[in-house]
Amino acid sequence: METIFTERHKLRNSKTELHGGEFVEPFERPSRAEYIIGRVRDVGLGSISEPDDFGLDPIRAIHDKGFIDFLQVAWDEWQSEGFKGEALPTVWPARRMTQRIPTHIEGRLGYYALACETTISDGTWEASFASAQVALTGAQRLNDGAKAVFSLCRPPGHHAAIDMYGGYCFINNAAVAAQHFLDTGSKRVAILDVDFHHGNGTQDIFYERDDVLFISLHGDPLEAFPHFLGHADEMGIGVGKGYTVNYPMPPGTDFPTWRAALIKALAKIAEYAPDVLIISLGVDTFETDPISFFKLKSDDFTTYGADIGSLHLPTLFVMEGGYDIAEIGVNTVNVLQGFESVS
Ligand code: OKP
Ligand code: ZN
Repeated sequence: METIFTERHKLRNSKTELHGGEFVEPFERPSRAEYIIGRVRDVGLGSISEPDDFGLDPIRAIHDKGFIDFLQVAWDEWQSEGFKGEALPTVWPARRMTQRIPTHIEGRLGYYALACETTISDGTWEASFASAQVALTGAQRLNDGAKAVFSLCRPPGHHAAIDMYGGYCFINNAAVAAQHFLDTGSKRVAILDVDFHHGNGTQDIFYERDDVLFISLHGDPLEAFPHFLGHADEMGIGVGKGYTVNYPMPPGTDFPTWRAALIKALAKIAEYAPDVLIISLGVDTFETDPISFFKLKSDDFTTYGADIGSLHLPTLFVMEGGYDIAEIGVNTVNVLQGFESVS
């Protein structure tokens, strides 16, 4: 399997994350991608290629124009204010307040943020843009006939909504890739999100559409980030009704329980018969992930990769989360090798 990767991910190197009331070194850090690409090389998964440049248009096809403009200037405007730290919001358009977009950077950060653990820092836009190009290049490889591709995206994307960033995500890479497929001949795309966290951004983007089936397995939002989306009764609206499917699961969920939900999800995908399948691949379901509460073991990733492979669909793997740095490479590549073992 070919991997698409660029060193430009390192441009996202934030110094701070707000966690437990303290500023800590971010869990979403450059070494994550280094461990993953290292494992790809060690096992000889396949060739590793630089992304092509598809420009801004495919990003604008998913995200709000004002939001994209904001991401590009936020760090510069924040710096012009003379602030010492990285950019983060301190105020939101909360219940019964207006949704008018402020002019001051402090107000615009609150308007476009869905969470405040994630700072905007020098290079954040450039890395996010490159990450989207990694996803787009993977999609184009499938269009050109590849059976499966690994887009080693960083920063991740599945929390980024039409006009909101947060949860370490700025541009929704999986959604941008899905739209690219639809704009280049696909009629139906399925996105299966196996990251520990609910893919609220992806759900938001496709909630009223029937050309993208979105299915997510995740920690119950009553207990886990993003807390305000991902319940089982969210199923889409309008023509999109039935094309969003959520499997929230409680703390301590082990592989047999998780896999039972996966098997249901795969049956729904088979029934939908998409032209392509996108996997939002987060390996923070691992038993020792520092910010998650599922109990998968390393071999389980191989097993479920094979389960996904048994669908025999053209498949684009888009990297999302996973924070047990030491094992992130093994667990990620286990999924890809499991997938390949049945193809
Ligand atoms: C991104 B992805 C920790 C709370 C969680 C954000 C988690 C974002 C996960 N203090 N904060 O889905 O892996
Ligand atoms: Zn996650």
